[in-house]
Amino acid sequence: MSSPPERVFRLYQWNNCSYCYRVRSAAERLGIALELIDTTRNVEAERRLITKLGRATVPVLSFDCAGEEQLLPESADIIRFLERYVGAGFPADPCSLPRR
Ligand SMILES: N[C@@H](CCC(=O)N[C@@H](CS)C(=O)NCC(=O)O)C(=O)O
Repeated sequence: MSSPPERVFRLYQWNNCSYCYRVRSAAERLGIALELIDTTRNVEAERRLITKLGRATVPVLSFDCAGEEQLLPESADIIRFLERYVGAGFPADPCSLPRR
């Protein structure tokens, strides 16, 4: 059985954010480790979201595809994506999975 590689995913989030909590809980249930990036304490990360997505709304899932950071906003889409990732057997490269 496959097991999840460490730190494939990062999550832009705040601690006191219910949508972020939903994503963190789903990741825990699915056995996926997330590197948490608190955008209230990381101005550079918040600016990156605004530049790439036009808003600083969290949660946003982040992972690399061919060296480029991919950003997936919307808690429901993130949870579905993580479920697909587990269903696909924790692929080392999650880039081919549908985002939505
Ligand atoms: N539909 C979004 C809602 C996310 C949301 O409203 N996030 C709040 C924090 S819990 C936020 O970032 N608000 C500040 C903003 O939108 O700039 C989702 O499900 O992820």
